[in-house]
Amino acid sequence: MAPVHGYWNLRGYGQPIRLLLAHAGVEYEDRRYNLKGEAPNYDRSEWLADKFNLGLDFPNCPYYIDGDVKISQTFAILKYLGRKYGLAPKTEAEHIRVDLIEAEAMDIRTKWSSTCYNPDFENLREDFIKNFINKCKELSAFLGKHKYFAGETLTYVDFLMYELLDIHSTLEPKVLEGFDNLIAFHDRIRSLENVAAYMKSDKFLKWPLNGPMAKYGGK
Ligand SMILES: N[C@@H](CCC(=O)N[C@@H](CS)C(=O)NCC(=O)O)C(=O)O
Repeated sequence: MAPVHGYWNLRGYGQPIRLLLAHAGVEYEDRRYNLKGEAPNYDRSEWLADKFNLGLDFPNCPYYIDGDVKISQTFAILKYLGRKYGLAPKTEAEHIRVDLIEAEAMDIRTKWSSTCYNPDFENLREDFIKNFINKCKELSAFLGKHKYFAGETLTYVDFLMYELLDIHSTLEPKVLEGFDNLIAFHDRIRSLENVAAYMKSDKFLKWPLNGPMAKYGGK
């Protein structure tokens, strides 16, 4: 049976997993759950019908089922796929870089969500963008002349970082201005042969970035 990736019908935490799977050429089912109804009483029943019946130790989405492997937690999934498809760090130096980027990605994602889902989003927007540009300075210096965040090896964190750069650029196209190596990195990932083909296909989910209750990116 083909592996199953399960997540909401939006980009969110699921998208880096989808991009990695596209790059690795995996045939899988992208099971997408819809939130129904209207704010504030969204109906999660489509997901809840599956949530406790999938054999997951920690029922959550995203999840990934690959034969006997049944896992949730974005990073557990990305690391599993990284090992399985040759997208894991190899040397100690690569491990350190990947661990750092993984943790930075988690911090960036947390700030994205807490801002985009905040009822006061419009007032937070300007500072949020400024702070992200400061983070881009650090990311750009860290990436330097390397092709990928681990160095010269493509790893699972590149799909995480690609997605974060992409969604922030969607919110504010200027965020990457002046960071030529981040722009080149963003182009490099979306130009990977299978990723580029995926993005052109009707399997690719371009929108929404967030859930419908978000003040930005949800509708
Ligand atoms: N730490 C988890 C967080 C997952 C999470 O918060 N999932 C949200 C969507 S982004 C959800 O709706 N989970 C379903 C649930 O809690 O029932 C991960 O990284 O995968």
